[in-house]
Amino acid sequence: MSHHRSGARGASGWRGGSATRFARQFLRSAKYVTFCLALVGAIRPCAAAELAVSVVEASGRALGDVVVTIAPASGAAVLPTSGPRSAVMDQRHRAFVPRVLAIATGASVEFPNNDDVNHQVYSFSPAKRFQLPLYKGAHHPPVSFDQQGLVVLGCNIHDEMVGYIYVTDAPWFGTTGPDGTLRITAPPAGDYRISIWSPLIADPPSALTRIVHVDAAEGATSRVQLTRALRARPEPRPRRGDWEY
Ligand SMILES: [Cu+2]
Repeated sequence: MSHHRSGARGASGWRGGSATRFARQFLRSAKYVTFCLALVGAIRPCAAAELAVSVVEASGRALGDVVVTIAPASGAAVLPTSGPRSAVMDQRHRAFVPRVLAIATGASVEFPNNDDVNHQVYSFSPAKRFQLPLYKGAHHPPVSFDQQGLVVLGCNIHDEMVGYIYVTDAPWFGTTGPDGTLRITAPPAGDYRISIWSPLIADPPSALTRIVHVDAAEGATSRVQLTRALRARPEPRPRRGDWEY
């Protein structure tokens, strides 16, 4: 389709010269064809079906930064989607940004410190134990996460800093935006188990899973409304007591 557009543009420049009546007509019809092709492109249902998962608090307010994982309900193995193999966990205003990061198992994460103060990032979580000695800027190479599980991040200087890296084998995953919704291109038609997690959610894990049928044409939507108030402070906390000096 793009060559039609460029063809019309080229003819347009040529019209300024000794354009014949035939050429003008040709030009008009070329523009018309281009317009129709554009119109057809806009209308054609080329957009793939969508899977949208929304999370709302007990109060009805949308909840962002919630990890959503999606896998076949049958438990059948699916090759991981070609999601990003690298991600960034920034540090700004003495906080991890984003607060919650979901990555595929095997992905690596950069930890740039964009504050004026030094941070010493660490995790004692079984899924990944590491520490980045006191630094500012992009001082350390990316850290790879090769094991599924929750990695709780802390800073050895600033106790109030806590962040989470959710490492998952799920073929589809993401985090909800400020509108409380994750939207992805729908997986192939079938039944899927959708699970959510957030350090602020107090509802029991059994209440945080849904089985959803994805339709090839319609996709699917799922809405999870929490029943308990959010935690006042995120859990679990970094295990600073495990530091060995
Ligand atoms: Cu710090």
